[in-house]
Amino acid sequence: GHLRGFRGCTVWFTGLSGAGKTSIAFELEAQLVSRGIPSYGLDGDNMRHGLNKDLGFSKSDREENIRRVAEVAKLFADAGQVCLCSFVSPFAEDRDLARRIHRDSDLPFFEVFVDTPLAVCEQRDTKGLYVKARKGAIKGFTGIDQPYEKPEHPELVVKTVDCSVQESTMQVIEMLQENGVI
Ligand code: GGZ
Repeated sequence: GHLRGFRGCTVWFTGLSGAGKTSIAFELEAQLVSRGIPSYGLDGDNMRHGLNKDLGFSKSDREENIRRVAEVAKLFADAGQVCLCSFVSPFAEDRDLARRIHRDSDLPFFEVFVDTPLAVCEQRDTKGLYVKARKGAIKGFTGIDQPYEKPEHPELVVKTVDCSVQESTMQVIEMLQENGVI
């Protein structure tokens, strides 16, 4: 709220590859920064090429990926940023760990399920990864031959079908307003 000023927090986007997590986070980051609210996005592109470049996509490597991301996000949030994390994060126990890491430091954590059906993600196939996964050229691809565990109690569910990136982003902004973050 405006009385105590905004406070750092983490918005955690989870969903299939191609669901639209990074597109929404990118738009949200731009909108927050234009309102003077410091925000920073973490995703596979900036985490898996640096800090987490030793990790692959096995269940245990994903767990370690999410654990390290959550620790980094916690630091950003503690420094007063709205940290936007866009990771497939397919396993509920890993997302729960990310939540716990924030809760233990009294930092708000909002799980946003970017709920785009597999068929739609596969149709989009923006990076051609689903075709490769179907051919067996990529093993352990989420939704194809590894599971995606849907969140049971996310703070927000965003459906991207028949919804623009701007509209989805507005839903997240409203959630942050309702929770007094901004
Ligand atoms: C899922 C994979 C895989 C496998 C490479 N499974 O659409 P993208 O390309 O940019 O997003 C996916 C990204 C997933 O990395 P995360 O760090 O988000 O995963 S996790 O949270 O599960 O640790 C996809 C690409 O990397 N990619 N191989 N096997 N996605």
